[in-house]
Amino acid sequence: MEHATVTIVKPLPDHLFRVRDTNAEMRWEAMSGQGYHTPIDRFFVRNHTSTPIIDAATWRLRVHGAGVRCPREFGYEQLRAMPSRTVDLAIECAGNGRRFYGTQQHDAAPGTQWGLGGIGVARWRGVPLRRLLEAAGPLPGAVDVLATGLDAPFEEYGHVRRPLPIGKAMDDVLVAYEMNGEPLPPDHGFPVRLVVPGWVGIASIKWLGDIEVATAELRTPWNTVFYPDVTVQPVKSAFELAWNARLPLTGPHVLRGRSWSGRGRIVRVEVSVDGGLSWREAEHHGRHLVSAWLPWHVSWAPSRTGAHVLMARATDETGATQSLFTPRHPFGYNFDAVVRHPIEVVNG
Ligand SMILES: Nc1nc2c(c(=O)[nH]1)N[C@H]1C(S)=C(S)[C@@H](COP(=O)(O)O)O[C@H]1N2
Ligand SMILES: [Mo]
Repeated sequence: MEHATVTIVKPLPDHLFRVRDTNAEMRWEAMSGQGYHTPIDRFFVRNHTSTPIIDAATWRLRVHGAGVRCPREFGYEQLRAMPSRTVDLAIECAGNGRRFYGTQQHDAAPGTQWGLGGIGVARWRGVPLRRLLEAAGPLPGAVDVLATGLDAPFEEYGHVRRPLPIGKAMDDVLVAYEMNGEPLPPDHGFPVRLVVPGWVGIASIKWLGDIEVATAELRTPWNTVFYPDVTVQPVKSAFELAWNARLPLTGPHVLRGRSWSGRGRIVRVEVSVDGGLSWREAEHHGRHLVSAWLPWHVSWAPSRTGAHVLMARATDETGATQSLFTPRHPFGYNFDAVVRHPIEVVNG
């Protein structure tokens, strides 16, 4: 075992995850052969402390604050009985790709050294946050909606909590109690969590216990000390291959991957198999949803053995595209450069 204390409940087998402190990064080869969604057994986990075990029978969600007319409390069964929405959405850690600031750009950023496996796409079912806020009678002066988690306080900073502007909270945020058709697993926020489409993972507060509607902008450690000035996630791409994967010379191979952007749909993906000298467009069929990802593939017959560098570059519907370099970020967020993925072509 790579980790000393159990902070994550589900098994973290080495072929699916790389454990990084209190977090578990998905290995991208674990998406190979999978469908559109990331199965729960391989969905990344980002915990500030530990996964709490919460009793849904006694659990309550409070909606209160100066920004509502009548504070409300909801129980688990009560939420499940409300009209629900089901949506396919990505959750991605703001630090996803941070490692490449160091390995590709020679300017390492502090923090968990995520490769590209700090993302997953699931089918979430729950109640729109808007419905809960409406039930509490939001006042015209409501500005920020502060969601607080029930997990143990993080260092001296208190419970994990981050305000959302009222506009986003009333727009497309889900209070989710189901993931891929199952009750939310403990590590992913049981009994309920927020899912905030397109935004940094920290917005999607797990183990929700309290929602405060404030009439002024709120400051918490999670929008000042940690994750300041980050909201929408940029464009990224990943191959469904191990780092340093070995591929036999006998091809052709189908190289598969996925691209995503918090800003909107991916419209184009280009792949290079020669370290960026030449590019060709990847094929993609089927579903691509806003705030999820686009699966794609190219066929490739390698002509020689040895080391190769694979690259994928996506463009989203806003025109945002991946360049070869991402400007330095002090906390290592917003990495969106093309990743140089090394592989080895071997005889056989
Ligand atoms: N209460 C609580 N919510 C939380 C966190 C946490 O540690 N505690 N981590 C956040 C971060 S930084 C991310 S990236 C996502 C990760 O969600 P996942 O563990 O379900 O993949 O949850 C967010 N919500
Ligand atoms: Mo995160």
